[in-house]
Amino acid sequence: MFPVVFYWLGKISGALNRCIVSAFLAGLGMCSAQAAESGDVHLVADIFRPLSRPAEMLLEPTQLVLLVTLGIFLVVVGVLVFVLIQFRPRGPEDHLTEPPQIYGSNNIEMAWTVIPCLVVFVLVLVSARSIVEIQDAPVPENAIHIRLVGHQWWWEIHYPELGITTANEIHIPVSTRNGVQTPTHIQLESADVIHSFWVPQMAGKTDLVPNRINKTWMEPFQVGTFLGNCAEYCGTQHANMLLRVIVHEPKEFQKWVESQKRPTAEPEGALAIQGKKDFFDLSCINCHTVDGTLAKGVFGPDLTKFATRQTLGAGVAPRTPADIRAWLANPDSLKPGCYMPDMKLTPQQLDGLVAYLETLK
Ligand code: HEC
Ligand SMILES: [Cu+2]
Repeated sequence: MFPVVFYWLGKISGALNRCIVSAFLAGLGMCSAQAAESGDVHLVADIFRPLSRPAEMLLEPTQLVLLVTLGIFLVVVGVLVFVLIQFRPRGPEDHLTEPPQIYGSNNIEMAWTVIPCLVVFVLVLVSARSIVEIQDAPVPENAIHIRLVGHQWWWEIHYPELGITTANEIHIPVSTRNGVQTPTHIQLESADVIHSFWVPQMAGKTDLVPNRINKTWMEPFQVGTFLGNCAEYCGTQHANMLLRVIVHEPKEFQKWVESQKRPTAEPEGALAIQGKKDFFDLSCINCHTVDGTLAKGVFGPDLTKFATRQTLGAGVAPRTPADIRAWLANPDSLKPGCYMPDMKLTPQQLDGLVAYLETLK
Protein backbone atom coordinates (compact mmCIF):
# COMPACT_ATOMS: atom_id res chain seq x y z
CA MET A 1 0.00 0.00 0.00
CA PHE A 2 2.61 2.54 1.11
CA PRO A 3 5.00 2.09 -1.84
CA VAL A 4 2.07 2.54 -4.23
CA VAL A 5 1.08 5.78 -2.54
CA PHE A 6 4.71 6.97 -2.70
CA TYR A 7 4.91 6.05 -6.35
CA TRP A 8 1.88 8.07 -7.36
CA LEU A 9 2.72 10.91 -5.06
CA GLY A 10 6.15 11.01 -6.67
CA LYS A 11 4.60 11.03 -10.14
CA ILE A 12 2.15 13.79 -9.33
CA SER A 13 4.62 15.95 -7.43
CA GLY A 14 7.25 15.31 -10.13
CA ALA A 15 4.92 16.56 -12.85
CA LEU A 16 3.91 19.56 -10.77
CA ASN A 17 7.52 20.29 -9.94
CA ARG A 18 8.52 20.14 -13.61
CA CYS A 19 5.76 22.57 -14.59
CA ILE A 20 6.64 25.01 -11.85
CA VAL A 21 10.38 24.81 -12.35
CA SER A 22 10.27 25.12 -16.14
CA ALA A 23 7.90 28.06 -15.98
CA PHE A 24 10.21 29.63 -13.41
CA LEU A 25 13.34 29.04 -15.46
CA ALA A 26 11.72 30.29 -18.64
CA GLY A 27 10.63 33.35 -16.72
CA LEU A 28 14.17 34.02 -15.63
CA GLY A 29 15.46 33.50 -19.14
CA MET A 30 17.97 31.06 -17.74
CA CYS A 31 17.41 28.60 -20.55
CA SER A 32 18.82 30.98 -23.15
CA ALA A 33 22.43 30.17 -22.36
CA GLN A 34 21.73 26.47 -22.71
CA ALA A 35 19.36 26.53 -25.64
CA ALA A 36 22.11 26.58 -28.22
CA GLU A 37 23.67 23.38 -26.96
CA SER A 38 22.87 19.99 -28.30
CA GLY A 39 23.49 16.75 -26.45
CA ASP A 40 22.11 15.44 -23.25
CA VAL A 41 21.60 18.65 -21.33
CA HIS A 42 19.27 18.33 -18.38
CA LEU A 43 17.69 21.75 -18.53
CA VAL A 44 15.33 21.31 -15.68
CA ALA A 45 16.92 20.26 -12.45
CA ASP A 46 14.19 17.87 -11.35
CA ILE A 47 14.57 16.80 -7.74
CA PHE A 48 12.08 13.99 -8.30
CA ARG A 49 14.24 12.40 -10.98
CA PRO A 50 17.63 11.84 -9.33
CA LEU A 51 20.27 10.42 -11.65
CA SER A 52 22.99 9.95 -9.09
CA ARG A 53 23.60 8.92 -5.56
CA PRO A 54 23.26 10.59 -3.02
CA ALA A 55 20.35 12.46 -4.66
CA GLU A 56 18.66 9.09 -5.14
CA MET A 57 19.03 8.33 -1.43
CA LEU A 58 17.07 11.50 -0.65
CA LEU A 59 14.09 10.73 -2.85
CA GLU A 60 12.23 8.43 -0.45
CA PRO A 61 12.66 10.62 2.64
CA THR A 62 11.52 13.61 0.55
CA GLN A 63 8.40 11.79 -0.54
CA LEU A 64 7.73 10.61 3.00
CA VAL A 65 7.97 14.17 4.34
CA LEU A 66 5.71 15.42 1.56
CA LEU A 67 3.19 12.69 2.25
CA VAL A 68 3.13 13.32 6.00
CA THR A 69 2.88 17.10 5.62
CA LEU A 70 0.20 16.67 2.96
CA GLY A 71 -1.74 14.52 5.45
CA ILE A 72 -1.39 17.16 8.17
CA PHE A 73 -2.44 19.87 5.73
CA LEU A 74 -5.56 17.94 4.71
CA VAL A 75 -6.54 17.25 8.34
CA VAL A 76 -6.09 20.90 9.37
CA VAL A 77 -7.89 22.32 6.34
CA GLY A 78 -10.58 19.63 6.65
CA VAL A 79 -11.30 20.49 10.29
CA LEU A 80 -11.25 24.18 9.45
CA VAL A 81 -13.75 23.82 6.61
CA PHE A 82 -15.95 21.54 8.72
CA VAL A 83 -16.03 24.04 11.58
CA LEU A 84 -16.73 26.96 9.24
CA ILE A 85 -19.71 25.18 7.78
CA GLN A 86 -21.02 23.40 10.87
CA PHE A 87 -20.87 26.43 13.16
CA ARG A 88 -21.78 29.18 10.74
CA PRO A 89 -24.30 31.78 12.03
CA ARG A 90 -27.74 30.38 11.44
CA GLY A 91 -29.95 33.23 12.65
CA PRO A 92 -29.83 36.89 13.69
CA GLU A 93 -29.72 36.04 17.42
CA ASP A 94 -26.83 33.53 16.98
CA HIS A 95 -24.13 35.87 18.24
CA LEU A 96 -25.96 36.45 21.52
CA THR A 97 -25.47 32.87 22.80
CA GLU A 98 -22.05 31.68 23.91
CA PRO A 99 -20.92 28.30 22.58
CA PRO A 100 -20.07 25.63 25.21
CA GLN A 101 -16.65 26.34 26.78
CA ILE A 102 -14.59 23.15 27.04
CA TYR A 103 -11.55 23.43 29.25
CA GLY A 104 -9.03 20.85 30.35
CA SER A 105 -9.96 17.81 28.30
CA ASN A 106 -7.18 15.33 29.04
CA ASN A 107 -7.95 13.29 25.95
CA ILE A 108 -7.79 16.19 23.53
CA GLU A 109 -4.63 17.60 25.09
CA MET A 110 -2.94 14.21 25.04
CA ALA A 111 -3.88 13.69 21.40
CA TRP A 112 -2.52 17.01 20.16
CA THR A 113 0.68 16.61 22.15
CA VAL A 114 1.49 13.00 21.48
CA ILE A 115 0.60 12.73 17.79
CA PRO A 116 2.80 15.68 16.63
CA CYS A 117 5.63 14.37 18.83
CA LEU A 118 5.40 10.97 17.17
CA VAL A 119 5.29 12.52 13.70
CA VAL A 120 8.35 14.67 14.41
CA PHE A 121 10.14 11.71 15.96
CA VAL A 122 9.62 9.58 12.87
CA LEU A 123 10.76 12.39 10.55
CA VAL A 124 13.85 13.04 12.70
CA LEU A 125 14.82 9.38 12.59
CA VAL A 126 14.32 9.14 8.84
CA SER A 127 16.38 12.33 8.24
CA ALA A 128 19.09 11.22 10.63
CA ARG A 129 19.40 7.90 8.85
CA SER A 130 19.79 9.61 5.45
CA ILE A 131 22.30 12.13 6.79
CA VAL A 132 24.44 9.43 8.39
CA GLU A 133 24.28 7.24 5.29
CA ILE A 134 25.40 10.10 3.06
CA GLN A 135 28.04 11.59 5.36
CA ASP A 136 29.60 8.24 6.22
CA ALA A 137 29.69 6.87 2.69
CA PRO A 138 32.98 5.04 2.17
CA VAL A 139 35.55 6.71 -0.10
CA PRO A 140 36.90 4.06 -2.46
CA GLU A 141 40.53 4.19 -3.56
CA ASN A 142 39.72 5.16 -7.13
CA ALA A 143 37.41 8.04 -6.11
CA ILE A 144 37.96 11.39 -7.82
CA HIS A 145 38.67 14.24 -5.41
CA ILE A 146 37.65 17.83 -5.97
CA ARG A 147 38.20 20.96 -3.91
CA LEU A 148 35.44 23.45 -4.61
CA VAL A 149 35.76 27.05 -3.44
CA GLY A 150 32.77 29.38 -3.61
CA HIS A 151 33.36 33.03 -4.59
CA GLN A 152 31.00 35.93 -5.18
CA TRP A 153 29.81 34.82 -7.82
CA TRP A 154 31.62 31.90 -9.33
CA TRP A 155 33.05 28.48 -8.47
CA GLU A 156 36.75 27.70 -8.22
CA ILE A 157 37.41 24.02 -8.97
CA HIS A 158 40.58 22.06 -8.14
CA TYR A 159 41.43 18.45 -8.81
CA PRO A 160 44.39 18.21 -6.39
CA GLU A 161 45.47 14.73 -7.48
CA LEU A 162 45.19 15.48 -11.18
CA GLY A 163 46.79 18.92 -10.97
CA ILE A 164 43.87 20.62 -12.72
CA THR A 165 42.29 23.97 -11.86
CA THR A 166 39.19 25.24 -13.62
CA ALA A 167 35.98 27.14 -12.91
CA ASN A 168 32.21 26.77 -12.95
CA GLU A 169 32.09 23.45 -14.81
CA ILE A 170 32.81 20.20 -13.00
CA HIS A 171 33.77 17.24 -15.17
CA ILE A 172 33.37 13.80 -13.61
CA PRO A 173 33.14 10.20 -14.78
CA VAL A 174 29.91 8.23 -14.72
CA SER A 175 29.72 5.53 -12.10
CA THR A 176 27.95 2.27 -12.74
CA ARG A 177 25.70 0.60 -10.24
CA ASN A 178 27.15 -2.88 -10.65
CA GLY A 179 30.51 -2.39 -12.27
CA VAL A 180 33.40 -0.26 -11.07
CA GLN A 181 32.26 2.60 -8.89
CA THR A 182 34.02 5.94 -9.29
CA PRO A 183 32.29 8.44 -7.06
CA THR A 184 33.53 12.01 -6.90
CA HIS A 185 34.15 13.34 -3.41
CA ILE A 186 34.04 17.10 -2.99
CA GLN A 187 35.57 19.26 -0.31
CA LEU A 188 33.63 22.52 -0.03
CA GLU A 189 35.15 25.84 1.05
CA SER A 190 34.33 29.52 0.69
CA ALA A 191 36.52 32.51 -0.07
CA ASP A 192 34.01 35.06 1.21
CA VAL A 193 30.43 34.46 2.31
CA ILE A 194 28.25 31.37 2.71
CA HIS A 195 27.32 29.72 -0.57
CA SER A 196 25.56 26.45 -1.16
CA PHE A 197 26.38 23.71 -3.62
CA TRP A 198 23.26 22.29 -5.22
CA VAL A 199 23.02 20.10 -8.29
CA PRO A 200 19.55 18.69 -7.66
CA GLN A 201 19.83 15.54 -9.76
CA MET A 202 23.26 14.73 -8.30
CA ALA A 203 23.25 15.58 -4.60
CA GLY A 204 21.33 17.54 -1.99
CA LYS A 205 22.43 20.98 -0.89
CA THR A 206 25.64 21.39 1.07
CA ASP A 207 26.80 24.79 2.28
CA LEU A 208 30.22 26.29 1.58
CA VAL A 209 31.05 28.09 4.80
CA PRO A 210 34.04 30.41 5.35
CA ASN A 211 36.72 28.87 7.61
CA ARG A 212 35.09 25.50 7.52
CA ILE A 213 35.38 22.43 5.34
CA ASN A 214 32.21 20.61 4.37
CA LYS A 215 31.98 17.49 2.28
CA THR A 216 29.68 15.95 -0.25
CA TRP A 217 29.93 13.52 -3.14
CA MET A 218 28.32 12.54 -6.43
CA GLU A 219 28.01 9.20 -8.12
CA PRO A 220 26.05 9.67 -11.35
CA PHE A 221 24.37 6.84 -13.27
CA GLN A 222 23.99 8.76 -16.51
CA VAL A 223 26.23 10.79 -18.77
CA GLY A 224 25.12 14.29 -19.69
CA THR A 225 25.21 17.86 -18.48
CA PHE A 226 23.49 18.63 -15.22
CA LEU A 227 22.69 22.11 -14.04
CA GLY A 228 23.12 23.37 -10.53
CA ASN A 229 23.37 26.68 -8.78
CA CYS A 230 24.30 28.40 -5.59
CA ALA A 231 21.43 27.78 -3.20
CA GLU A 232 22.25 30.27 -0.45
CA TYR A 233 21.68 33.96 -1.09
CA CYS A 234 25.20 35.38 -1.34
CA GLY A 235 24.83 38.88 -2.80
CA THR A 236 23.49 40.69 -5.84
CA GLN A 237 24.60 38.15 -8.46
CA HIS A 238 23.62 35.08 -6.45
CA ALA A 239 21.11 34.06 -9.12
CA ASN A 240 23.90 34.12 -11.72
CA MET A 241 26.15 31.80 -9.76
CA LEU A 242 25.37 28.76 -11.87
CA LEU A 243 27.25 25.54 -11.95
CA ARG A 244 27.22 22.63 -14.32
CA VAL A 245 28.33 19.07 -13.87
CA ILE A 246 29.41 17.34 -17.05
CA VAL A 247 29.32 13.58 -16.64
CA HIS A 248 31.47 11.60 -19.07
CA GLU A 249 32.04 7.96 -19.96
CA PRO A 250 35.29 6.98 -18.15
CA LYS A 251 37.30 7.12 -21.40
CA GLU A 252 35.96 10.55 -22.29
CA PHE A 253 36.75 11.72 -18.79
CA GLN A 254 40.37 10.60 -19.23
CA LYS A 255 40.47 12.55 -22.50
CA TRP A 256 39.20 15.63 -20.74
CA VAL A 257 41.85 15.22 -18.02
CA GLU A 258 44.57 14.94 -20.66
CA SER A 259 43.26 17.96 -22.55
CA GLN A 260 43.38 20.01 -19.35
CA LYS A 261 46.94 18.98 -18.56
CA ARG A 262 48.34 19.47 -22.05
CA PRO A 263 50.51 22.61 -22.25
CA THR A 264 48.76 25.41 -24.09
CA ALA A 265 50.18 26.24 -27.53
CA GLU A 266 51.54 29.75 -28.11
CA PRO A 267 49.02 31.93 -29.96
CA GLU A 268 49.43 32.28 -33.71
CA GLY A 269 48.32 35.20 -35.84
CA ALA A 270 49.00 38.88 -35.26
CA LEU A 271 45.68 39.52 -33.49
CA ALA A 272 46.07 36.77 -30.89
CA ILE A 273 49.73 37.67 -30.32
CA GLN A 274 48.76 41.29 -29.73
CA GLY A 275 45.98 40.04 -27.44
CA LYS A 276 48.44 38.04 -25.38
CA LYS A 277 50.67 41.08 -25.04
CA ASP A 278 47.70 43.19 -23.92
CA PHE A 279 46.63 40.50 -21.47
CA PHE A 280 50.00 40.85 -19.71
CA ASP A 281 50.25 44.64 -20.07
CA LEU A 282 46.77 45.35 -18.77
CA SER A 283 46.08 44.24 -15.24
CA CYS A 284 44.34 40.99 -16.22
CA ILE A 285 47.21 38.99 -14.72
CA ASN A 286 46.61 40.46 -11.27
CA CYS A 287 43.36 38.56 -11.07
CA HIS A 288 43.71 35.63 -13.47
CA THR A 289 46.06 32.67 -13.81
CA VAL A 290 47.25 31.19 -17.08
CA ASP A 291 49.45 28.21 -16.28
CA GLY A 292 52.98 28.34 -17.62
CA THR A 293 52.97 32.15 -17.81
CA LEU A 294 53.50 35.07 -15.46
CA ALA A 295 49.74 35.37 -14.95
CA LYS A 296 49.26 34.08 -11.42
CA GLY A 297 46.30 36.09 -10.10
CA VAL A 298 43.79 34.15 -8.04
CA PHE A 299 41.04 36.72 -7.51
CA GLY A 300 39.19 35.63 -10.67
CA PRO A 301 38.69 32.29 -12.43
CA ASP A 302 41.71 30.37 -13.75
CA LEU A 303 41.85 30.98 -17.51
CA THR A 304 44.44 28.31 -18.41
CA LYS A 305 41.91 26.26 -20.42
CA PHE A 306 39.20 28.90 -20.71
CA ALA A 307 38.43 28.00 -24.33
CA THR A 308 37.38 24.47 -23.31
CA ARG A 309 34.50 25.76 -21.19
CA GLN A 310 30.88 25.93 -22.36
CA THR A 311 29.92 29.11 -20.56
CA LEU A 312 31.47 32.21 -19.07
CA GLY A 313 30.75 34.21 -15.94
CA ALA A 314 29.41 31.17 -14.03
CA GLY A 315 26.83 30.32 -16.67
CA VAL A 316 25.65 33.85 -17.33
CA ALA A 317 26.36 33.50 -21.08
CA PRO A 318 27.55 30.87 -23.55
CA ARG A 319 31.26 31.18 -24.30
CA THR A 320 30.96 32.60 -27.82
CA PRO A 321 33.37 35.22 -29.20
CA ALA A 322 30.57 37.81 -29.18
CA ASP A 323 29.77 37.14 -25.53
CA ILE A 324 33.44 37.14 -24.50
CA ARG A 325 33.79 40.51 -26.22
CA ALA A 326 30.69 41.87 -24.49
CA TRP A 327 32.00 40.54 -21.18
CA LEU A 328 35.42 42.16 -21.54
CA ALA A 329 33.93 45.41 -22.82
CA ASN A 330 31.78 45.66 -19.71
CA PRO A 331 31.31 42.70 -17.36
CA ASP A 332 28.49 44.61 -15.66
CA SER A 333 26.42 44.51 -18.84
CA LEU A 334 26.11 40.74 -18.43
CA LYS A 335 26.46 40.47 -14.67
CA PRO A 336 25.70 43.76 -12.91
CA GLY A 337 27.74 44.24 -9.75
CA CYS A 338 30.23 41.45 -10.47
CA TYR A 339 33.82 41.81 -9.29
CA MET A 340 35.54 42.02 -12.65
CA PRO A 341 36.03 45.71 -13.42
CA ASP A 342 35.16 47.48 -16.64
CA MET A 343 38.65 48.17 -17.97
CA LYS A 344 37.61 50.68 -20.67
CA LEU A 345 39.28 48.63 -23.38
CA THR A 346 39.51 49.93 -26.94
CA PRO A 347 37.89 47.94 -29.80
CA GLN A 348 41.38 46.85 -30.97
CA GLN A 349 42.29 45.61 -27.50
CA LEU A 350 38.97 43.75 -27.31
CA ASP A 351 39.55 42.00 -30.67
CA GLY A 352 43.04 40.95 -29.62
CA LEU A 353 41.99 39.72 -26.17
CA VAL A 354 39.10 37.69 -27.58
CA ALA A 355 41.45 36.10 -30.12
CA TYR A 356 43.98 35.31 -27.38
CA LEU A 357 41.38 33.88 -24.99
CA GLU A 358 40.17 31.60 -27.81
CA THR A 359 43.63 30.01 -27.96
CA LEU A 360 43.51 28.94 -24.31
CA LYS A 361 42.66 25.27 -24.89
C1 HEC B 1 40.10 43.00 -10.32
C2 HEC B 1 40.27 41.67 -10.80
C3 HEC B 1 40.08 41.37 -12.27
C4 HEC B 1 40.73 41.94 -13.34
C5 HEC B 1 41.75 43.05 -13.32
C6 HEC B 1 40.28 41.21 -14.50
N1 HEC B 1 39.36 40.26 -14.16
FE1 HEC B 1 38.50 38.93 -15.38
N2 HEC B 1 37.36 38.24 -13.86
C7 HEC B 1 37.45 38.66 -12.55
C8 HEC B 1 36.44 38.01 -11.77
C9 HEC B 1 36.18 38.19 -10.28
C10 HEC B 1 35.72 37.18 -12.66
C11 HEC B 1 34.52 36.29 -12.32
C12 HEC B 1 33.27 37.11 -12.42
C13 HEC B 1 32.03 36.32 -12.15
O1 HEC B 1 31.79 35.31 -12.83
O2 HEC B 1 31.26 36.75 -11.28
C14 HEC B 1 36.34 37.35 -13.96
C15 HEC B 1 35.96 36.64 -15.10
C16 HEC B 1 36.64 36.70 -16.29
C17 HEC B 1 36.35 35.87 -17.44
C18 HEC B 1 35.30 34.75 -17.49
C19 HEC B 1 35.95 33.49 -16.97
C20 HEC B 1 35.02 32.33 -16.83
O3 HEC B 1 35.46 31.20 -16.96
O4 HEC B 1 33.83 32.53 -16.57
C21 HEC B 1 37.23 36.22 -18.42
C22 HEC B 1 37.33 35.61 -19.80
C23 HEC B 1 38.05 37.29 -17.90
N3 HEC B 1 37.66 37.55 -16.61
C24 HEC B 1 39.06 37.93 -18.63
C25 HEC B 1 39.76 39.03 -18.17
C26 HEC B 1 40.64 39.83 -18.97
C27 HEC B 1 41.00 39.54 -20.42
C28 HEC B 1 41.10 40.82 -18.19
C29 HEC B 1 42.02 41.98 -18.57
C30 HEC B 1 41.54 42.83 -19.61
C31 HEC B 1 40.49 40.66 -16.87
N4 HEC B 1 39.68 39.57 -16.91
C32 HEC B 1 40.73 41.47 -15.78
C33 HEC B 1 38.36 39.56 -12.03
C34 HEC B 1 39.21 40.33 -12.80
CU1 LIG C 1 26.72 31.88 -3.86
